[in-house]
Amino acid sequence: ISYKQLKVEDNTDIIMEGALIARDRVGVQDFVLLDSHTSEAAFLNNLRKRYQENLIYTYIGTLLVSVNPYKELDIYTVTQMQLYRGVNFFELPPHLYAIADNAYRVMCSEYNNHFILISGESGAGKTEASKKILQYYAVTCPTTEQLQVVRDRLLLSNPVLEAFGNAKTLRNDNSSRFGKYMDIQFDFKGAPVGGHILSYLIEKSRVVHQNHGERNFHIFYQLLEGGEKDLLCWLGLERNPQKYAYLIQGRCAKVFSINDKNDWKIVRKAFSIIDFTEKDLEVWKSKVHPVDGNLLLPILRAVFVSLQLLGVHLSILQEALTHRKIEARSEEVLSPLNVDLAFYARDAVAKAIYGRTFTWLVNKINGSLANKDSTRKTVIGLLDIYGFEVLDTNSFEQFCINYCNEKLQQLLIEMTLKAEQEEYEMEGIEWEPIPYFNNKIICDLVEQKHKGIISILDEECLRPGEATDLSFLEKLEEKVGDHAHFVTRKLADQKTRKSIDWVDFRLLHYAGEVTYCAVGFLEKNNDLLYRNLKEVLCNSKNGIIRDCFLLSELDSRRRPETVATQFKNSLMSLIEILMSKEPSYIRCIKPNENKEPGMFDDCLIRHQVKYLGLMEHLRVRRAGFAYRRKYEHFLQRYKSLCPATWPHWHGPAAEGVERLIKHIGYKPEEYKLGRTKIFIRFPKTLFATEDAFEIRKHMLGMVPLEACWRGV
Ligand code: AD9
Ligand code: MG
Repeated sequence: ISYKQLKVEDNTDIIMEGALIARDRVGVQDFVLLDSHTSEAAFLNNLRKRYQENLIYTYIGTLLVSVNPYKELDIYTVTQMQLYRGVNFFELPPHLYAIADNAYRVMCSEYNNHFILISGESGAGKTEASKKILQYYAVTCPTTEQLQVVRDRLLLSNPVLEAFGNAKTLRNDNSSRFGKYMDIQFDFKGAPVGGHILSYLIEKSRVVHQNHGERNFHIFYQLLEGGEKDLLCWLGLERNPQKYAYLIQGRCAKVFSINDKNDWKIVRKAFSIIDFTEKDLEVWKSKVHPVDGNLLLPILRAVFVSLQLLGVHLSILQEALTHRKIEARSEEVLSPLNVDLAFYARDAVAKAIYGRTFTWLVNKINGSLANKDSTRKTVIGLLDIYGFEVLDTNSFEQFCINYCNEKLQQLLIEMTLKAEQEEYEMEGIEWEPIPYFNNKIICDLVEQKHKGIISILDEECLRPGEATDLSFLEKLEEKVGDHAHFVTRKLADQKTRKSIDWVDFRLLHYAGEVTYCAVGFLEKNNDLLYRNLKEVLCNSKNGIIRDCFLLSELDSRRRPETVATQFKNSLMSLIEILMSKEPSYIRCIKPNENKEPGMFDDCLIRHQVKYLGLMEHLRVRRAGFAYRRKYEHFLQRYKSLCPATWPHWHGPAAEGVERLIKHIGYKPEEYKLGRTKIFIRFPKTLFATEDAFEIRKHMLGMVPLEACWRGV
């Protein structure tokens, strides 16, 4: 049902039969319009009806709820994009494009910065949504021939980062294993002129270990399947992934839904467009000489190739992989490693190289997206981060991912539920407070200084040799055992009827209960590389490796920050970045656990609706006001609609606004006047004003009407 039809229903008693039937079948496109009651059952019912009609998007006011269709829908065509361009929010069926376009239009007219936060659990559709929004901007924003390159680079940064940063997991065949925040920069004409990407904590443990049914990062399989013969030869690689222990621990090198060969082609093309110089691409080639496989045993061959690729000498690497350098009374002593420790050292090198090369890659992409001209730009930031995740065995990585999701939920609460209600209070608008669950208590449990889980973990990491994962668990019991969201082992059985294994601890997250296995927490948080291995890499002949392992690191005696603390700090600065911008939200829902189209699992969806706080959001929205604006800004924009305020109003802005809305005929139930702002209850009131303004602008000869409607 289009907005226009609904307007007819709302404004008069004439209810079009067709519209009613349609509404019965496809539900309402904004939950705010649901009949009187706002029960969870009605909410789910509406979502289900729409999903079954392939209508995967529904609004709650200006927030978009999206349910993963798990099939290709024809709603992402260029024609569709053009349709949404410059059109007011509720005039077309809900869509990602409407959210993207709205942020863009407000950015252009108010010259401010925005972000679009896309959240939801693993497999819910966040990455797909963020890619579609980027495509929308690439297609619909004005551009020049010169800017085409920027546009292509912005688009092609995705396949590269996905190749290196995504992997098949049990939850999602293309799961993001890093967090990504991308700013798209626009010039004063609204043309995309540059970009910048921040990446967050890549799950590098995947390089050396994958759970059953999961894969290593896509790039490895792409390279083996699609890599040119010459390249593989130079790299000393064989096509068969079964030859590589790092690639087959999950026993699923081949994935039905993934075409590695084709994806390799896309990545290769992207490399050349993203300004990777031939030097970067050929870096291996220049150092490596083909190895004659017939002459060497496979194991020696692998060592030989690795040496050449890493640009180091055999004896040095061999020593570093089998010995540890210990400093004793200003003397350096080499102590041999046993087999397990040598494996550990090898894995540590692999993880360190991958993790740092990934950062190098992001920097490289940023270099190619950078806009060097210093004129002021506005930005729209897209946040697509790994979703909340519960696996059979949850480790340090899931702990970080789920903590990150807590932080984003907290941001959303702060910026919507809490902020909204506080604003009414501040503005003196009468308001019945709506209760909601504030997950700040869980964020505090994890991140509070001295008392939180990260601090406790860091403290244990400072006691090498003494502390173990088990002593960390004991400390947790001792220090946060009585926290409402920490399930203590002593009470676990009574509380949740599920006992906790002696190596586990359990947290009650906003999105559900997760049991973490503490094994490996200390080691992963410390993330240490033996000093002699670091020395080897710092002295590599390979330029990229040297860029990643700076010699200056060797001189520094300062203990590097732990992984969890670094992550915590980077999330805090992300939140700060976001808080300074205007938000739009997309909440993604995963319809079933089987990645199956058309299957609407009521129980699973109800759970997500609950923890995403969608009902609370709806209640606040229904009781509240869709739109608010400072008197000065409102008057400045619409003053031409009233003879008393046009062209100048000399009194207080609040009085000017009062005169203005009286003149254009706002009804008392449509608005409220606060201390500094006007609050408008329904979007349609504002849209009517906006339409009148566009026509008025045209009459005043400011802009051609066609251009007004297209939002140019
Ligand atoms: V994770 O937290 O990174 O593990 P995401 O990012 O939320 O997760 P993703 O966007 O990767 O999930 O979606 C998972 C899969 O669902 C995709 O690979 C598609 O096969 C499918 N999907 C998601 N959104 C759409 C869509 N709008 N249309 C069609 C979709 N398929
Ligand atoms: Mg993703």
